[in-house]
Amino acid sequence: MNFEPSAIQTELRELARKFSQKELRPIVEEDERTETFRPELIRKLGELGLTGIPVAEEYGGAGLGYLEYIAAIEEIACSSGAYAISVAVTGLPQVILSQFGNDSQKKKYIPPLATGQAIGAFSLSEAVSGSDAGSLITTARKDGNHYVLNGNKFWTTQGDSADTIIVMARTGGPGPKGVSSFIVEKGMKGLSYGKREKKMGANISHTMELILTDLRVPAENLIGNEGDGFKIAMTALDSGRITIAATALGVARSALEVAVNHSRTREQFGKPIGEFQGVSFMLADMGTELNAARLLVQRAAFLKDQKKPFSIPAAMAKLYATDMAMKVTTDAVQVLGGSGYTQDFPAERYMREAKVLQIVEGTNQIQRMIIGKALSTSQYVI
Ligand code: COS
Repeated sequence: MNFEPSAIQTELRELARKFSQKELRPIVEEDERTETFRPELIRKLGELGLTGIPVAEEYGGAGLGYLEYIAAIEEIACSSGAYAISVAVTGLPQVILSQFGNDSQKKKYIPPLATGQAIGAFSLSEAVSGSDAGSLITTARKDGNHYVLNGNKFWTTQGDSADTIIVMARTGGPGPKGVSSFIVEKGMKGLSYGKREKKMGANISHTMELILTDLRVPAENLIGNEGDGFKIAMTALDSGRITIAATALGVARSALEVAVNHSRTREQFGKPIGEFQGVSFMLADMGTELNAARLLVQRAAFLKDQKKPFSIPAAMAKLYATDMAMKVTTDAVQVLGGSGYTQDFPAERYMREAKVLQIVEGTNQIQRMIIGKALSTSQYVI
C-alpha cells in the first residue's frame, strides 16, 4: 500500500491547480451570474493535456490513468465545479469510444476530444426516463445506411456547445435491451436545441434539451451493435461517477478553505470564532469527511486503473463524496453566518454546485440502489 502520489500525479495536480487559479478563479463568479460558458477554456485545458488524461496516446490522450485524472479534476473543481463537470462530461464520449468504438470511430472522434479541440456530451435522459434510464422513448429507425432519430433528450450537459454527442435511442423493443448508442455531431440536419434549464447552480454549464427531428445519422455512427446502448451507457456512467466524485472533492475543499479562513479572522466575544468548540468541531468533521471521501474516490480510480471491477466502489465514491460535499458546503455557509448567505463570499456558490453533484450521473438514491443490490446478491465482497 502506497499513499504517496507519483511524480506525474503531483505534476498534473500542480498544472491543473495553476490553470484553475489563474484562468478560472478570476472569471467564475461573474460567468456564473451571466451563465457564460467559455469553450476556449476547454481548448486551453486540452492544450495542457488535461481533457484526455486517461486516453491512449495514439488517440491524443496522455495515456495515464484515473488516479491522475481525478487529481486534475479536483483542482479544476476547486475554482469551478461547472468546469470540472465540463471536463468530466467531455470525457464520457472518450471513455465510450475507447472501449466500444471501432477503429475508424476512435480515430475520427477521440483525438479532438482528448486534445480539447472538441467538446463532448452524453445524452441519455428524457422527460419520461431519468433514473429509469432503460425506459427511454427516443426512436432510431434504420433507413438504408442511416438511422433516423426522433425524440427529445433532456438534461444534456453542454449540449449546445458539444461537437460530439453520444445519444441513446431505441432501435428495438421496450426496456434496456432495445437501446442503442449513436455518435451525433453538432450541425447534423435535424438536431436543434430546445429549452435551456434555469438552474439553482453550476450555471456556467448549460443544461440543454436536444430536439431530434428526423435526424439522419450514418449507420457507421452506431456504437457496437444494436441493443448494446444501455450497457455502453451504464459502463460509461461507472467511470463518470468517479469524476463527479472528484468534482465533489474540489468543491468541498474550497468550501472548507473559506470556512477555515473565516474562523481564523472573524472575532466574536473577544477571540477568533474558530477557537469556540462549536465551530472547531464543525471544521474537524468537515476536514475528516473530506479526507475519507478522497480515499474512496482514489480507491475507485485505482481499481479502474488496475482493470478490476470498480462499479460498486465508483457508486460508493460518488454517493459518499457528493453527500460529503453537500454537508461540508452547507456547514461552510453556516460558519460564515450572515456573510455565508451573501454573494460576497463563494460559499453559497459551492453549496449550489454541491447540490447538483448529488443528482447528476445517477442520483444518490440510485447509487444506494446499485450498492444495496450488489450487497444483497453477494456480487460485492465487503
Ligand atoms: N455496467 C455494465 N452493464 C450493466 C451495468 C453496468 N454498470 N448496470 C447494469 N448493466 C446491465 C445489466 O447487467 C443488465 O444486463 P443483462 O440484461 O444482460 O443481465 C442490463 O444492463 C440491465 O440492467 P438492470 O436490469 O440492472 O437495469 P435497470 O433498468 O433495473 O436499471 C439502474 C438499473 C437503475 C442502475 C440504471 O437504470 C441507472 O443507472 N439509472 C440511473 C441513470 C443515470 O445515471 N442517469 C444519469 C444520466 S447522466 S446526467
